[in-house]
Amino acid sequence: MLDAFAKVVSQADTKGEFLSSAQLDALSNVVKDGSKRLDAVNRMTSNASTIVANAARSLFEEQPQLIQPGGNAYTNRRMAACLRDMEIILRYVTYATLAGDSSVLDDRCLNGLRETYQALGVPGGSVAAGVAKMKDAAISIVNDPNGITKGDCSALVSEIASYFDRAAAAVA
Ligand code: PEB
Repeated sequence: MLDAFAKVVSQADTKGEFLSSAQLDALSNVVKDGSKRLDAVNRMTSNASTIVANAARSLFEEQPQLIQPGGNAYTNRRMAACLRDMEIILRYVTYATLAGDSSVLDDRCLNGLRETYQALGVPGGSVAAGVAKMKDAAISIVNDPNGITKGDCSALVSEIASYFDRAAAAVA
């Protein structure tokens, strides 16, 4: 598991080189925008259950077969597993956002997930659709201008979007 700093150290060390000025500039921006990153993580974390519940509602509205008899979220046991999975994926996205690096998400959550869903008969495309809905909800919460110092969060938001996209692509 790496963060933005450890990643650059590891890349440089593999080549036996000092850190490049481009690498240092990029890390400088990570430091400069550190409060934005922490605010974004805090907002996603404290709204996690809303993000999950709304994304799941909207997914089941669009794909009602999932909650009909025989569907992959039919019965409370499967519904609970589904909500839990969405929460796990969101949690790892918040970790990756904090770390500024996707490796924690890749290694601890997404690795083997597609195969797990195939083995369970859970439709990966539907999980990906649920993740895309969490992405939209999380981004609108992160971008909410109320009650926060205003600034340009576009780079951070596209980074966060990339973690959700990565999760969706890993199971679709
Ligand atoms: C991944 N999900 C399920 C299982 C596992 C995961 C390992 C099997 C064990 C169990 O049931 O608990 N676990 C999960 C995860 C990590 C992990 C992400 C990462 C670290 O350790 N059903 C739907 C939707 C979708 C869904 C499309 C969006 O209709 C999910 C939610 N996951 C779902 C369901 C099951 C499951 C298990 C329904 C139960 C499947 C079954 O037992 O029939």
